[in-house]
Amino acid sequence: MAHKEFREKEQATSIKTKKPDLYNVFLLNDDYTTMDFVVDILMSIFHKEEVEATKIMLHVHNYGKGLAGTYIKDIAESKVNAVHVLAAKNGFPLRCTIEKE
Ligand code: TYC
Repeated sequence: MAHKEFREKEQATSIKTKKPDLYNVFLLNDDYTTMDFVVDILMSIFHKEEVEATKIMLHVHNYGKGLAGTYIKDIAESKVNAVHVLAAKNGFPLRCTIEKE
């Protein structure tokens, strides 16, 4: 196999096997969203058990932000959107952000 072909094949393989970039979704603290609502969000959108959801919520409450989950970009963005839509529907200012890992 010619060197050029070899490089092209190698590159095609590395593109196919490359792990996708991951994005952390953080919940942010505020003074108005209820603790129960944040726990519900963590259980329904981020699939956390109640004990873990409560731990994350208290971490956000005490430290200002906390990790809700880590996903590929599309999923992370749709989680953020789901949080903002559900919060707005319930009259809460809850926000979350995405950070590339
Ligand atoms: N600080 C809120 C309160 O005292 C609770 C809260 C926790 C709000 C986590 C947002 O992401 C949050 N009711």
